[in-house]
Amino acid sequence: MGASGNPHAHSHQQYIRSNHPVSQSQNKSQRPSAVILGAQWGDEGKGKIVDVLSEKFDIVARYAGGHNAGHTVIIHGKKFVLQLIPCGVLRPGCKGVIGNGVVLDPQAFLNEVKKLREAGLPVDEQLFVSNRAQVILPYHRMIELAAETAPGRQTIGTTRRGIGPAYEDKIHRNGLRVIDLLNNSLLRTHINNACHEKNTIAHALFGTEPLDPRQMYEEYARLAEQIAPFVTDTAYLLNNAIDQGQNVMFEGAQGALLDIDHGTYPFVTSSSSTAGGAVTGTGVGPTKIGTVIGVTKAYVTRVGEGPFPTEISDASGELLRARGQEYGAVTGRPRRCGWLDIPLLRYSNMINATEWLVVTKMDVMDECPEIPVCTSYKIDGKVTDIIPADIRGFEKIEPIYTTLKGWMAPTEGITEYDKLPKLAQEYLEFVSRESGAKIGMISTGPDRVQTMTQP
Ligand code: 2SA
Ligand code: MG
Repeated sequence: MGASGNPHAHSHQQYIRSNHPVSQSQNKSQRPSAVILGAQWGDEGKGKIVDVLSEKFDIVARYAGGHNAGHTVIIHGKKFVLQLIPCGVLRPGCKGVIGNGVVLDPQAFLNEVKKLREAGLPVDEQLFVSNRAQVILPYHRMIELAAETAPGRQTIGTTRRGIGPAYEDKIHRNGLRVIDLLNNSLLRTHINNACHEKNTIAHALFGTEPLDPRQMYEEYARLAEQIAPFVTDTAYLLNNAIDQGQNVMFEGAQGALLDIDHGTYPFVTSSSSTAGGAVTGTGVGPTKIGTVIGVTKAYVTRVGEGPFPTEISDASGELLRARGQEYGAVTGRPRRCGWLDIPLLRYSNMINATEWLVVTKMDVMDECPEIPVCTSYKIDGKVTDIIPADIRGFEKIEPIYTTLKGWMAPTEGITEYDKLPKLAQEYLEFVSRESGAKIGMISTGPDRVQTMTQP
């Protein structure tokens, strides 16, 4: 189906403004704040893109998720994997903020801080943690592990970091926030009560051994002391900065299709990974956020369970996994691979109001002689591009493919659009036209420098 046959392609054009997100002509103060998020199921290469773009921003703020994210950044051949801390801190002078929408595991946070300090990065001056962020405690991991492995329970294929149970406690108004972590007597009471409750539940349901609240209190009181210097009211920090003309990049974690509301529920994460999450997860209102940038791979991957209409089961999938090194950055799990799914990309562009797309991992497809792209679905015999709301609907999808010719030439490291093989350019133009968003940037390798902006 071409652009003319696609009613969505046209309507999306209205969202596209002329302020290119990465154009060189703008200085920082003219550049709007931006949400940058994954347009698929995570692992689109956001980490690298956030790192590249952070040069243009004063602050990078995480708004959702926790240390289940795995943002890999390679700077001059040296690899950094950040799970919780926003990638912005890798740039001198760029502040990093962990917003209230994040669930913070104190141990994981301090381990990452240590790694960054050892690498000589000024985290102590540049990093801020919201006093309203929720804390992940050991019983969250205990409950999640038990639930994921219990016979008869739906396995989600989580990262087993306690993310879901921590958000459960938050929504249940039973969570511990960072500000309360810093108050010893509150912390002791909270841990005592919570351990009593969680130990009882976990033992009754899953036969789990109880956790010791006293030991937990002592450990977390110590961790709290080390976290205290980073803690502040980040809603004031961010709003004041924006009011003074600074710009903020809101760094998404996971991807739009893992969003608790809009994703492939129940095979989702437990937070709002879409653009709306940037608002609730930081305390910055929507009128202060200028633009939304979606990051998509040139194909699709997914880790964990759940629907995946364009998943490849033959050797092409293996080729993408091997060439793209498609293994989870946090858990090392092999990622499922598939062809680009335009209906899902269009859906992501809609729910996020994405203005710009960044296409990553172009080079991974250098050896594909043919590239099928799913342009619509057949469901119950009808052609549609509406995304089903439930898993039963997903199971009925028969993807309809348009097969493009592969470029069969190396693109790794190319930094000028004009130097891309003609067929690679055609692929990108096809994706832009079909998904209804402009492509602002293309990545042809993991390093900072292997990036180009499209003219
Ligand atoms: P969770 O742990 O409750 O958030 O898991 C729920 C689902 O969300 C998926 N999920 C992810 N998918 C892709 N990348 C993620 N981050 C890591 C990475 C994952 C890894 O960047 O590679 O290392 O395995 C991420 N985090 C959560 C998860 O697979 C479940 O489907
Ligand atoms: Mg990742």
